[in-house]
Amino acid sequence: MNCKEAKSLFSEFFGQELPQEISQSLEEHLAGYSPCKKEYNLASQKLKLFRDFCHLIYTIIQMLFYPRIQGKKSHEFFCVKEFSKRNQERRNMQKKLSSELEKHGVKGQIVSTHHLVHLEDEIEEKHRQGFFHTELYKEYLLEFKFKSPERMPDAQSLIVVAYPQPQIRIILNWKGKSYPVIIPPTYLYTPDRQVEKILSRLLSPQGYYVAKATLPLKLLAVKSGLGSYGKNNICYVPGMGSFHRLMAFYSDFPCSEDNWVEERVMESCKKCIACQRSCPTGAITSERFLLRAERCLTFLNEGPRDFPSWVDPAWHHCLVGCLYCQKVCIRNNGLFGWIEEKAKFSEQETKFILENRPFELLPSKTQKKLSRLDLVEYYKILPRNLRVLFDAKL
Ligand code: B12
Ligand code: SF4
Ligand code: SF4
Repeated sequence: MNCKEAKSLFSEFFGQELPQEISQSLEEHLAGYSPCKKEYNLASQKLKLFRDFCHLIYTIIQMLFYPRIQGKKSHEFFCVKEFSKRNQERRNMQKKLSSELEKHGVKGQIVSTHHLVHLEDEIEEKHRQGFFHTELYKEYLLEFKFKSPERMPDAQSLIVVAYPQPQIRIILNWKGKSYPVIIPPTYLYTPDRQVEKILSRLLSPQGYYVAKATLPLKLLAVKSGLGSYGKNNICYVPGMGSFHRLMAFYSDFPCSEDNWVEERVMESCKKCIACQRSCPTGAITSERFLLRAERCLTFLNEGPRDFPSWVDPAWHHCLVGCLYCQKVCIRNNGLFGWIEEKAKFSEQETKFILENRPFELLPSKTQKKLSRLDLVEYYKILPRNLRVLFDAKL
């Protein structure tokens, strides 16, 4: 590079960065004796002045508009901070909710209402594939409501709860004999109201509400991680075995830590078929995981129809429902002896029940006993179920 070329570079690239190879040869040219060095220094000074000027203008602009820029920035900052603060509050609230439930001996899990569609798809897919008996589908599964309730259209979360429940024993007196009769866990509905109260007490001061949900509860409990399926198709929760009532609630309380897992079966079921062997009706089969629910004794003795001829009357052992597949399960060890005695029915009261006297015409103390046992819904089927039990014990 000669002086002429160097000079033209000064003006051509004034204020700009020189390409690497040019800047290198310029440096080499100026490093030796160069008469254009003076001009280069002048040009550099001009550049410095120009840069200082630009910086000054920039500073003035900043000083004029800074409050607005700062305002915007601080607003964004405030929003992010507020958002994370609220999220933390919700997470704390979620934890508080679980620990409060645990204080009452109850376990719960929260998931987002986004999963309603997953629950619905799962049930509908099985229905399309013909897995459900028509009557069972109509009588039980069409009841599910996969939508937030009208009074809470903006529901954000589903709270699924397992409430431990014992077997209930009632005593019926008939023809000079006393008959102890078992009602399996889950037929008492009162815990649903208790849990609703616990949740409301916690959430309403924060401006949130709860409303009961009618959903496939085992599927929801297992998908939320609250429990696992047993081969008998019942849901097991650690520490409670299968002796718990499931329930679910909608809430407008936002779910900050969503949990949605693959359905799982308990490890213990891998090498066990005790429930399958104990089921008298063949409802639990090796051909498929899903229960042949239309064969289940519970379906038959909860329903209004006469028992089919293939059902051995000696199989019945509960006022309603069935306990065989839970009784033999190792995961219920230590829980099966948990039985609470709740009511005694005199010879007269038993007679009224057996002749199916209309509920309204029963003595009020009998009405109260049946209501406390949540048996009003089943009142019509009690004579049929009691007769098979009495006959078996005669
Ligand atoms: C309909 C119904 C019945 C029907 C049908 C039962 C059934 N298995 O579906 C009948 C009348 C027979 C019945 C019987 C009983 N019931 Co019931 N019943 C219900 C009800 C109303 C709905 C259940 C349901 O969603 N069924 C639909 C089927 C499709 O759901 P699912 O069983 O979860 O099936 C899923 C899995 O099988 C899975 N799946 C399919 N293939 C595979 C494969 C693998 C590997 C895996 C992991 C999963 C998987 O996909 C299916 C969903 O698509 C619920 C209350 C409610 N609102 O949920 C009570 C409920 C399930 N019943 C209950 C109980 C206790 C009983 C009985 C023990 C009766 C009793 N109390 O004595 C028996 C048990 C029968 C049994 N072994 O399952 C409790 C269960 C509590 C618990 N701890 O799990 C519930 C939740 C009532 C309550 N509020 O607590 N019941
Ligand atoms: S009896 Fe055995 S196979 Fe059946 S649910 Fe219990 S552990 Fe599983
Ligand atoms: S509840 Fe009774 S009939 Fe139904 S699957 Fe269990 S053992 Fe079988």
